[in-house]
Amino acid sequence: MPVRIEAEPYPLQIDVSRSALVIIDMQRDFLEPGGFGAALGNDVSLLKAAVEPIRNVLNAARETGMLVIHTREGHRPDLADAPPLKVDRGDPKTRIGAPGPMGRILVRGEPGHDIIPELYPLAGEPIIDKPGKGAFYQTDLELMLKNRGIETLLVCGVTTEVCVNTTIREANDRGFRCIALSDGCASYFPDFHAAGLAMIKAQGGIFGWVSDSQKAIAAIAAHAARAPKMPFGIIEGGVR
Ligand code: TIU
Repeated sequence: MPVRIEAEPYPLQIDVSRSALVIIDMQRDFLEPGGFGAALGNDVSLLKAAVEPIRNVLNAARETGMLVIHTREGHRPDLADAPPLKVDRGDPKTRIGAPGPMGRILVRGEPGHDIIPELYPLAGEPIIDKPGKGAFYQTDLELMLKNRGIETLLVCGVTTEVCVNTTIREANDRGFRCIALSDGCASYFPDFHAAGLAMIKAQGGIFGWVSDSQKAIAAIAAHAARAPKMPFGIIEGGVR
């Protein structure tokens, strides 16, 4: 049964049982000193603001049994899936694959590639390892969402204008309703964060909506008040 979620450019009705919380790239490589974000010359402390809002929505989603998906940007240790043009940028000592304080930068299996402890996935929560900025490019995310009958994505993570925006654009073109959670997104550039959100909701919601963590939690709570906890597995009308 649909519930109302306050959002811009206008509130909408969503079916929480057909919605997923998608947490983009909350990895040590982007949020902690010595990783990929810092290697690009960024102040990584700016991304910390998103952690608590995401944590709060994550708790609400877990409580009601909503599908939670985590993504990680990174590459195979042999870098066979990393386009040379993506690797060959910046100082060779700090580029993708180079050794750093958290292991090889943006390489799967290294400590820096993993998700920060505050938002660590629970067993059963899918993790999408993606080689690009968008979470649909060369991953099985679309298949997973369609198999579970998902139609709405609550999207948060980092960075607003890069991987969050790219993923929302990809999702919108694939027919998913995307709602970015403003305080659950962050950027190394506050202006880009604001512009990244503004672009989503402009022109009547050209590729999605913008809401926030409290509004998402209110919608999830309204659903939970009506519906029993949703177990993973087969439900009436489809598979989740
Ligand atoms: N550099 C930057 O802003 N972002 C990325 O490289 N990846 C993600 O956004 N995850």
